[in-house]
Parts: sequence; C-alpha cells; structure tokens
Amino acid sequence: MKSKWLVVLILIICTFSAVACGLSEDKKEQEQAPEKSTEEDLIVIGFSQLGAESDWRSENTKSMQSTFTEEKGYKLLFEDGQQSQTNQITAIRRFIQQDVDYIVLAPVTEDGWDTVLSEAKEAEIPVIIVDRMVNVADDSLYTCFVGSDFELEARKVTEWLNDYCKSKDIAADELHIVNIQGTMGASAQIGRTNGLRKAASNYGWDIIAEESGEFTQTKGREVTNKLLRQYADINVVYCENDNSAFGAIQAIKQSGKRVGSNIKDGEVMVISFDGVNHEALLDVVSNQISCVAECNPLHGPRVEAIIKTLEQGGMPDKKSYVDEKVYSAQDEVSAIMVNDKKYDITILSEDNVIDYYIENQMKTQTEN
Ligand code: GYE
Repeated sequence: MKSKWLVVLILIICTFSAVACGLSEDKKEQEQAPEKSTEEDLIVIGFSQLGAESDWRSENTKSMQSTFTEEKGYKLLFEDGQQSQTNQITAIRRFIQQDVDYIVLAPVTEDGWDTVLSEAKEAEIPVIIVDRMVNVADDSLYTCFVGSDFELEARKVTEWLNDYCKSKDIAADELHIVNIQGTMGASAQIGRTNGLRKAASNYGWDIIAEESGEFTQTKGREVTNKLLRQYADINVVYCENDNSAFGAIQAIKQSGKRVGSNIKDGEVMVISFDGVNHEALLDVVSNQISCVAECNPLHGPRVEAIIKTLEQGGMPDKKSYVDEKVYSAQDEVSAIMVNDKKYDITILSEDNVIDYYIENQMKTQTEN
C-alpha cells in the first residue's frame, strides 16, 4: 500500500516538474522572442545590379542601398553583375537558394532570362524588374517593371534636334550624325538607337556610323576619336549616356574641333541622356551638351512602394515609367510634341541649374 502511494507521489512530482520545465522553456523563448522575430521580420531582398559603369548606375545603387536598410525593416543582399549576364543568373540562383522574399533585377541586356526567371517563379519568389527591361516569352515570369521609356527619351531629343534645326535653317541633309551607343542589347541602348533611327528616316538625316561606347567615358572617347578620324563631316555626336558624352567632348576637343550647337559655324553638337550629375547639367549650361533627355536613377523608393503594395496583398501596375524632363540651354525650342503630347523643354542657366540638380535628387514618383 505504502509503495503504491510512493509511486503516485513520484508521478505527481514528475508531472509538476515537467510542466514547470515547459513553462520555463516557454518563458525563455518569450524572452528571446523579440530579437529573433526582429531578424525574422526583415523582408529579404536579393538585388542583382548589372554593374558600375556610369554615374547613373552609382546613383541607382546608392538609391537602392539607402532605401532597403535594416532600420526600415529590410535585409538587402546586393550582387554586382559586372556587366555579365552569367554573373547575374548565378546571383539570381543564389537568391533562390537563400529563399529571399523578393528578387530585384536590373538586367544588363534584354534577352536570355526565360530559364532563370522560370526557376524564380517555380520557387514562388516575386521578381521586380528595375531600370532596363527583360524580353521574355511569358510576362508572368516577372511581377512588374519600373524604369524609363528609353525610346520616348530618344524621341524627345530627336524632336528637339529637328525643331532646333528648323529654327536655325539647318537643312536635313546638312546633318551628319554618329551614334555612340550604349551596351549592345540593353534596353537603354535599343530604345535610344531605335528612336534615333526612326527620326533619321522620318526627317531624312544621315547617320554616318553607330558604334558602342559601352556607356563609359573611356570607351566613348576612344570610339568618338576613331570616328572623327574616319569621317571629316561629323557635326552631331548623339551619345546614349552622359559618361560617353564626356568622353566624346574630350575627343572632339582633342581633334581640334569646337563643341557647341552652332552647326552652321562648324561646331560639333553633342546630345545625351541621363542628366544625373551636376557636371552634365553644367555642360548643358555651357553648351557643351546641346540637349539632354533626363533619365532618373532613383528607383529605390519606387521599388519599395511596389514591395509595400505586394506585402499588403495588392497588385502593382505591370509596368510603370518615370516622368522625365528634357534639358537645353538654347531657348529656340521651348516645347516639343511626341505622340500628340507636349513636353516643355527645361531651359537651364547658371541661375537655375543647381535647383534642377537638387530637384532630380529628390525625385521619386512615377507615372503609368
Ligand atoms: O542611361 C546609363 C547607364 O540603363 C538607364 O545605363 C540605364 C543606363 C543609363 O549606364 O548611364
């Protein structure tokens, strides 16, 4: 009898101590909980950046890095593709293995993404395409795109050129244009090249040569230098970004020619894209660059707005484009028309250039 009560007593003690142990485990977990859940609550974003070729790109990287911080609830995994699609594909596969919450891709070129984006879709990871576009057979392979309309940018500067020439009585057959293209196969190159070709065929302009300056100053200088030696009559150098324009300006000066808008007087006109850094806008003011189509790189807040929409169960617009300006210091053309829409030309001067520079730095909105 006594031993039976002893067994019951031991059972009761064991049960109590087990419950007590459980409680203390729970308590421990609760104590650790805040730290653990903070780490777990971070939204993990794998960002495959294509490289570091230009001022535009540096600003774009900074915008992403300053937006997706731990203080704001994000963990940003940043991979620099160094202009190689293979590197970018490897980065995306790594993000899939790490099971990130979102993949953000700034693709170096348009083609060749179908397989890796199918893998991301299979893993149910939303993919946001930023800056340049991908060319895929099935557009459900990415969630959405935010960036610029590159052909529209080109149409803006070419309309400006056409109107400027009319205002100065420069005939279409007097223009001898070379195009210093961007990275071949990149949306920014494709759109800007197509826009120029269409305008040339509409207006009867002569495009003497097209060659890639790879969006860099060094290559822009090298290619312009070579073309100037090959063709004596070049009077418009159309550069697909500001860095290649900086190189082109150096090459034109080194060749002994003058840079400027006065084609009739033998000057070589430079046209460009981006308008990101202060130097480029000052080059507009001093008429080294006659016209610049703005291309805004501050996509961090735009991507964040997309992620917030997705987090709340919403569906962002499939494609959204940044609303961008056109700059010139020449006041002959005050507005242009593209597709029946009027775009005012922002006339830069020494007095207002800093204001526009600051405005660009703050710009975060898009239009659809
Ligand atoms: O214009 C150029 C950069 O894709 C919009 O890439 C971007 C372009 C930009 O290197 O400067």
